[in-house]
Amino acid sequence: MIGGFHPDPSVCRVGEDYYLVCSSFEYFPGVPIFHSRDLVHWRQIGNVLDRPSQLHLPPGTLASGGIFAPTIRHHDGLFYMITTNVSDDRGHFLVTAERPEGPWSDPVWIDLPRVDPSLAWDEEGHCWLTTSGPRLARIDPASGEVLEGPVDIWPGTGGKYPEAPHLFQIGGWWYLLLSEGGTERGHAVSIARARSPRGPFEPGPVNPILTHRGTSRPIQSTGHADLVCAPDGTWWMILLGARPRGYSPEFQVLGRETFLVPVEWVDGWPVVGPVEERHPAPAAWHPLPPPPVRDDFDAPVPAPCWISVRSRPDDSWSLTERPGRLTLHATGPTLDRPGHTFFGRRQQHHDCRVSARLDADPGRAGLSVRLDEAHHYDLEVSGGEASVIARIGPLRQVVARRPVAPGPLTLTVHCRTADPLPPSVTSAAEAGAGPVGVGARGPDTIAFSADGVLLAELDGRYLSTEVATGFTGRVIGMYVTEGSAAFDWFDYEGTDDEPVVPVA
Ligand code: 6LW
Repeated sequence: MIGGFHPDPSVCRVGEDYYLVCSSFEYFPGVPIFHSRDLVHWRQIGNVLDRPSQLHLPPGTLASGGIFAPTIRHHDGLFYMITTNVSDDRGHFLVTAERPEGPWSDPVWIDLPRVDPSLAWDEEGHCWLTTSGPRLARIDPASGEVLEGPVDIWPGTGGKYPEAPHLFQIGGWWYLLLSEGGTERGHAVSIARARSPRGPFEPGPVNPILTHRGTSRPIQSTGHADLVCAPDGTWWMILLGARPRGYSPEFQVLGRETFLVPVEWVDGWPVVGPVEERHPAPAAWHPLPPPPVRDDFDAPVPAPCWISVRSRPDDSWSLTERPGRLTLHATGPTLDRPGHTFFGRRQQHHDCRVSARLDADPGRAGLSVRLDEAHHYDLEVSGGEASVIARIGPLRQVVARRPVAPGPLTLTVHCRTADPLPPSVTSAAEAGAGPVGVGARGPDTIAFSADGVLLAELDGRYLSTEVATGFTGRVIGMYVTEGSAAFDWFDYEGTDDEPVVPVA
């Protein structure tokens, strides 16, 4: 599993190594890329789109605009990543690299509509591009020229938004893996096959082949899948899922996450699921040490997990100005707060503790838990005061304020899942539980403290997809909105006791 806002996963294998990419929407750098030896333990090795010539997100880029679902493939010694920048009207683009760590090329644009582009090659070397719809075209991947199509192919079984199509040539058949039903709770994965990429496609005997809709499973919204074959011949599906929490209608705060599930082939068709939080371990399992809790900012470049909103101008940050510290300057672009510079990372656990050491005399700076521009809680320091500010839609409220001593400060954000909820209002009343508190109905609470002194604890539901809308998830990070601020270190510690370890 790759926890937190890591949706629309796509995977490829080269020898013993797997590589996986995800969507990144309005964040820069874009398209995080991960490496694994066992499909269970993943380490981020970079971001495919890490310079402005590859990723331009104009200042007006809205939350959940920008980079939609990518596909990664390896063909003839070259890695290909193809995606869509929906905030740019040039269609889809692909970039290539000899090594997955990069450097990746500048974009080759493909002037076709829709989203979710994917690539497959046939024996004659033809390059087939599929998009949502689903539609098929033949392209020249070197120039981006469309050579044939686009034409509609198998439309799925009738669910809304037939999307995320991937073509696979397996055993004389071309399989079309397709998601439908929308990326929300109705999400499902279906399959069809044909003797040629052009079709005609025959639907599988049982569709969808995977869905969690209408079940009480902890992982919901399962879909947007990709397939990969391990060196031992076993097949695996990676896909997105979400883990909504709290009272009805339940709130997802981490966004759509990446999960793994084994695939069996029965009479020429894939059989898959359900998706478990506890990972199945493929035959060869290569555990990785847990990622370090602390970033000391001693490295010359930011770790790949750090993301900024839309762009990261060179004059907005420095790791060398004050060695061993991340210095932020209020020069970054934003929609609602001019000069807002943000360096954050995805919240990957429902329970987690985040701390950062802020040097003395910052401008206006702090820690932000952010779903998007209009939904964030900030722990902010300025003029000898620490305050907690809640921005929920059009409302902005300072909810706590207290003086702080001069000198460096440790700012802490603690996300905690709420106590187990009563199964229904009736049974809560019967149990004499009294009124169900605000915190008990949300998915979590978020506590803010400065040098260990609690300032406020807020209901986490307002920083959820169900409130804010969109395709992303929570990101927690450092920011400055006036002047400059230096951060000595940043800790992220996931404290979930959830069973996300593999089962052999
Ligand atoms: C993506 C679509 C989807 O383009 O969500 O879950 C959209 N699937 O395939 C945005 O991530």
